[in-house]
Amino acid sequence: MRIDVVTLFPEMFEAPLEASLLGKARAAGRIEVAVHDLRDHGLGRHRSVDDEPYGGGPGMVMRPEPIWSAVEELGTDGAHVVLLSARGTLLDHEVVRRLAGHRRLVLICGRYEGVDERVAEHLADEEVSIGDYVLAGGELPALVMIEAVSRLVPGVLGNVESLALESHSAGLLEYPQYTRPPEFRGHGVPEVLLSGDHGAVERWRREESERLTRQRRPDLWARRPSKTIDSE
Ligand code: JCE
Repeated sequence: MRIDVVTLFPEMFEAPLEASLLGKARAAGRIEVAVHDLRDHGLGRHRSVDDEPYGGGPGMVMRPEPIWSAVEELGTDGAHVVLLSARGTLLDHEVVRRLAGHRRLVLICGRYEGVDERVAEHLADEEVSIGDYVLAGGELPALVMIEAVSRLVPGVLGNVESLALESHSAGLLEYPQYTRPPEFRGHGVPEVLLSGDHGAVERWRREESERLTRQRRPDLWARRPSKTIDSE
């Protein structure tokens, strides 16, 4: 998988792409991420990338030419072009899985009040948002997307079991986890986890996952995959 990012703030990508899972996956050549400075495609002596909105209104809008130029230079052969935008399709695990199926992704990060609509309509294949809150631009959403997608690229996770375990509990929240010490500032660990009874541990974890999902995420609970099989 190759991911190209187009941004006015390439420095925002340095540490997150070098640390931890993403850093290792890149070092091992499992994923290739290249970050491109949109300013290199800016217009005129001031390398301008934005202008006032037609029709008036506050703030600035990103002009189409620099973005087009940057993406054209990369080439879109076999690439899926994604515009990070506050009014895109909500990123969930299903969207992540679909994105991970592409050989190449090109991520366009907007800033200011947004991007000229012609980019969304004629350059990007889709618009994606990471959630219903306002951010200053598409850089952090792009990083979120890169990390989520990369975990699904074969060999990146390192720990194959984690993915299998996740599919087993797909659509449910994670069960509570504990580690040593068995008592911490007066707070114990659920007895069953210390019992050595693996069947009982599994049942407890499933029940906790279901209880938490029902309580905190009725939306997930309503459309959990097992819903079509069992009845309650
Ligand atoms: C962005 C902005 C809304 C006007 C470019 C926000 C937010 N949850 C979110 N996912 N993606 C975003 C996002 C992505 C790109 C841009 N803004 C700020 N947001 C209305 C301006 C500008």
